[in-house]
Amino acid sequence: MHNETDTTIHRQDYQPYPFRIPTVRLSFELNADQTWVSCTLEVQRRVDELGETAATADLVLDGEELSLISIHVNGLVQTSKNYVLTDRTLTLLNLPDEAEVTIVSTCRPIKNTTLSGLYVSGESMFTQCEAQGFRRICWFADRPDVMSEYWVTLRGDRKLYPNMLSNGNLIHQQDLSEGLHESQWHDPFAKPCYLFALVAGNFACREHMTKTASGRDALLQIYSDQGTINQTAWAMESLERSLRWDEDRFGLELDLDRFMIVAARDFNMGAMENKGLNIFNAAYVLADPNTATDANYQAIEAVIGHEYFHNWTGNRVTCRDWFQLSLKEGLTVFRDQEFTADMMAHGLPANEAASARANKRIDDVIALRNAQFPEDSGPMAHPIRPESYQEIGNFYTATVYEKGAEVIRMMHTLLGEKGFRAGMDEYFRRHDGQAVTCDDFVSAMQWAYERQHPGNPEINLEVFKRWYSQAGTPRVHVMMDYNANTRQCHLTMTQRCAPVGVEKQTNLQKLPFHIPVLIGLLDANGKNMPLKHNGQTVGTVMLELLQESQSWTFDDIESAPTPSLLRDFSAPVIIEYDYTDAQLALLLAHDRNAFARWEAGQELASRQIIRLAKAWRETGRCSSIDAVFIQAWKSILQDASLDAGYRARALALPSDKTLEARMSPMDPLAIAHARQAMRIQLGQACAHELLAAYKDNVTPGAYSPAPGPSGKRALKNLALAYLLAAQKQDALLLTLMQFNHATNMTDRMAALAGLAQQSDSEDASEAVVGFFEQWQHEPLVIDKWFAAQATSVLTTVERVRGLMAHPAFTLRNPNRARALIFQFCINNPTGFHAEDGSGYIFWADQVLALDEINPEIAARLARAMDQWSRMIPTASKLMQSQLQRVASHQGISRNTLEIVSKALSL
Ligand code: B3K
Ligand code: ZN
Repeated sequence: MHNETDTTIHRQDYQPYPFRIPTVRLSFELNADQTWVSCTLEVQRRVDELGETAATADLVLDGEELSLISIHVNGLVQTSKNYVLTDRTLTLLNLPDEAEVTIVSTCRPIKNTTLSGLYVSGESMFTQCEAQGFRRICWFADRPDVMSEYWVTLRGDRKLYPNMLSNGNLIHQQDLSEGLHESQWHDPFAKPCYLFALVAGNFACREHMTKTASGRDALLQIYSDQGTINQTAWAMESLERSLRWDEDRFGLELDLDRFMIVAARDFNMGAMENKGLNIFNAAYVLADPNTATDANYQAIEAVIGHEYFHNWTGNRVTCRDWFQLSLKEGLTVFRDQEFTADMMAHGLPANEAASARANKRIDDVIALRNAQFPEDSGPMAHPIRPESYQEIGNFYTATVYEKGAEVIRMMHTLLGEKGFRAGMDEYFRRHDGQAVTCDDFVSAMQWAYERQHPGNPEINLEVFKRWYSQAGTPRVHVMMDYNANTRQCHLTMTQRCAPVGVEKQTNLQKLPFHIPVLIGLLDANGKNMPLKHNGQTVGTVMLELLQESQSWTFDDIESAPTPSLLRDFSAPVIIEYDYTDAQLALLLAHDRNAFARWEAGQELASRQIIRLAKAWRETGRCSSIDAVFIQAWKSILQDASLDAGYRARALALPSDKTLEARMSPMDPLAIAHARQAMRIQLGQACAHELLAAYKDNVTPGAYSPAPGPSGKRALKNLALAYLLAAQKQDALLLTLMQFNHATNMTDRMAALAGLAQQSDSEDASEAVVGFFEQWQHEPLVIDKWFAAQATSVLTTVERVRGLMAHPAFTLRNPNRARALIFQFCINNPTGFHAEDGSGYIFWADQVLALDEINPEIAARLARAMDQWSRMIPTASKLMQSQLQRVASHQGISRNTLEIVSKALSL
């Protein structure tokens, strides 16, 4: 047992809930000021496998910010001697083994600025219950292993709330007196309360009838603000594609007659997979060519897919406790990544399909390295299944989601598509309708793995499971020897992973990981060499590193090879191999694995930028980049055999975050200056070719968000950004022309981002002002307008404070706060890391202001300081003092306190 005053919750302390609650009847009198909730629970004391009833006599329910009206047990009113009420729990004393408990309470939606529980957005009401919002609606056993069948009655004003929705099927609706009406919903599937949802408002609704694979009819509906129905076509198409994909790839069908999505303007994250009633941030629903970019279209399809896929991975099979979050999130991210990859490759011939899939892989790896790798080496480092937390809201992390998906992907790599699918089928066969653990998932996969290798007990996932219990990014050091006499190539891999985060305090003895490493060998001309492995000759082999160090020998290798390592990014690790620049250039020019080819280019570019950054710090000026690098870069730009989307990715510079991680200490200002110098020098050296790429990749005609045209726009706009940085080829004029004549938001935004960086062009400033005037009635476009300015190199804290005073700015809307404040603190290194420390003071001011309104959002912003202790000393001291200021603030939320105190305890 752990210290009583410590608010930390430990995975090892899990106990089953002593009661079952098979049915829940909820009745709401909806009112923004005060909503009445009557909740009737059928409660049964749990009987364990041995037939023993749970010893605890009392029923402990969670509740926050509620007012109690009455309690009845089996029809009898309860008085204060029958229960104990605290500000976080309600305990009913001496309950019989079976009871019907009715609790009536009220909550205050209009006062709820946390956007967790029942809250008001615009004129409408929404709920958000994951992870612990249901307890802000009524007293309940708010934990995912208590699963119930829900019957819900909603009563509200007919005019204000013509649409009153909840999970499952609409069973009845009728008008009542005094301008009220009611609707009744029934969800036939038992679910934990975090999947409960209700929505009340006046919406436009797009409908579509579909047929599931087995021929059942289902009604798909998308609800959004009146006047936005033209912006929901893409979301509906995406939903239909999601249904078909889950049927085709996993044999999983929609299990309801009705599936609804509702768009909310105020929402803490992307979306929520409530059973049959997904609630979405409007940013992941609404799109038309004039207001949404290619990236928006792709994100909408991915998030719609993600939430839809949760219907099986998350809802039908859910988590036993919140430590198992990656059970549903890692798996569902893996599924949405595969969905997007399949959509991108759809209809293409094999080689183009492989390149399209590589584009998606590159995007996912960039996201992983920008967010998860830093997390895994910082104060919040945790395994994908954390051992402890103070506030679960802080653990919806890149580690649980993105690294969680990588862990699932490695199982997919080890088992292959067929074996993985057999494991998934077995998982559903065993656990449909249950709340389970990550171990349960791995054990279903293990079953499939063993079946593939009958009689070989050494093939198992026992070592693999360490990915669930150990944090940190392993480093894999590779050494290669070639012997021309024996024509043998000898490869040794050694892994290490130092303790990180809380591991440092627990003396955890870390053990080797099971790491699948896909490799190939290239000859001096860049040709992929045939490799003999396990009796087969192949182009790529999977080496499985399970021990600290292992060696492999390849025979009949004709000449000294260049290794192509970690193809397709087959594991979330850092590879260390001492490549020469010439070897990297060879890989960049020839590697047939599109991911590894991109990787070689990024490595070459990183070396240049780091060198420039060091020069900038020492001399105040960036040095010149190598001619050999410029040549390699230019060849990719001009290689028409590569699709435009791939070229755009290969020519983009490595991100600030990945470059900072390679420096000790980190120097964000130097990196930012070096990246800008790279852009200028490449723009100057390749001006002619960039202009040609710009012209070759215009996309006339009707807008389509498909990978082909969006890849072209990406390459064209990348070329424009380089030209603008270098001030070549009348780039400013070209940008203004593009801004004024754009027929889609992708091109318009690319131009706006460039114009927002111009310090002495009146035309540019007028364009920025004009953009606001033109789009002020489209909140999602205005978010983009704030973000473009927040990330401009010209933007200082003073300018951001100025933008905060703009009438269109509000801290209460998370999208707006993210567009301006998060973008500045996370994606504007020159502004945020200004040497006077003004960025850090601004950060603390905003964390404290947000903490009063919405602790979950404040705690997210608090993470912007995660890397403080690794920064150059001048920055790190200033950051530390602002962290201390936040940590010692009176009344700070548990959410934010956990983040800043972990940061400071390093
Ligand atoms: N499951 C939700 C996340 C809920 C976050 C609560 N703080 C969205 C998703 O992952 O699909
Ligand atoms: Zn999810």
